[in-house]
Amino acid sequence: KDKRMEWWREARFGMFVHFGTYAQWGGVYHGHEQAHGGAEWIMNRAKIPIQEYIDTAKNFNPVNYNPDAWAKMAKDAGMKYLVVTTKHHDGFALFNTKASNWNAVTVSTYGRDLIAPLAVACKKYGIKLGFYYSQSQDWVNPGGAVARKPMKEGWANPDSTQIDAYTAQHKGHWDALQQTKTFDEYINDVAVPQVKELLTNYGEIAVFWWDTPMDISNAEAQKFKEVLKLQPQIITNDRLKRPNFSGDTKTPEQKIPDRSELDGEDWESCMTMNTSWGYKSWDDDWKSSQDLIRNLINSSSKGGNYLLNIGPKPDGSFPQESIDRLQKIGAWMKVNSEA
Ligand code: JFZ
Repeated sequence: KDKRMEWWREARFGMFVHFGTYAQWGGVYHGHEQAHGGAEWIMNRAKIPIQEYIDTAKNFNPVNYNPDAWAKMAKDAGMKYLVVTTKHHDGFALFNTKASNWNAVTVSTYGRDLIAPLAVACKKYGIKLGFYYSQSQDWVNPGGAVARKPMKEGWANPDSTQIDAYTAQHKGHWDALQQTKTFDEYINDVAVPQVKELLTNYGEIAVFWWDTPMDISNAEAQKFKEVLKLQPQIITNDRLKRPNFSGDTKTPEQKIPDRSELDGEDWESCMTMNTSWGYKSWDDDWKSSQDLIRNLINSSSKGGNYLLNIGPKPDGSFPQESIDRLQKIGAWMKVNSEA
């Protein structure tokens, strides 16, 4: 394990990217600002019907998507790796997949695999590539798990009381299409084949970043572990299955742990620059570049990694606020690092 972890322990700093069709909503549904949670959760928070969500994805067309620029910005900021959401909880795959039509190539106007050119760009700049993949939650592919989140005030349309009553009776599901398969069928038909594709079609993958295990069984988790053997060097986080710690790295979220909380395991703090992972058009609660640099120093000094998130806009470009902060961090790194 030590050999495998060597580059990661040196790396200290990486870029997280949350991108998908949720960027098109930008944290707004029918004129209502999303009151709770990251903008990548809007489908669940607003209980958007599957058909309406798919119809919006048809217009997904990130014409300014420039993976070369993404990788270069990471490099110039002093980052050593990049972890991208290949599929978030809405199930929308940014890559070419035979396991489901719910993907950018088949559904969207853009019509192309977004991950393949990113792999090329990362290689060019010497940035290690990692994949985030929501293995359990999937709100569109039938059988996927759905976190039970109530609708909150602020979504006047449609009526939240009525919808909360419905989801309470349907294990959090809000659209009947979500329950036309079992979770195990979803794991076998969609998730396991997609992870296999991700570990086969894009060259060497440095990190695999699982998320929200929900109640995935040991047997189901084991199926993913088998697939991971395709890339024996890969480093995984601890979110494949809970509660037991499995995987290589712990993932404190939105905070840098105190020294007293460290237990000798490898860890990586992931954090947003504003308050959302996915692009939220109206979120202007940006951390200062000083704060971000302080966070990087804080985590590095305790032996951890800092995974700093960007939520690209629907056109595929980074928000200017994020670009500005990456540049300031890069300038500081230039003066204060040896490499
Ligand atoms: C998850 C996702 O739901 C979210 O959209 C984002 O991708 C984030 C990086 O991960 O959210 C979590 C997962 C774990 C915790 C909190 C939020 N946690 O362990 O406290």
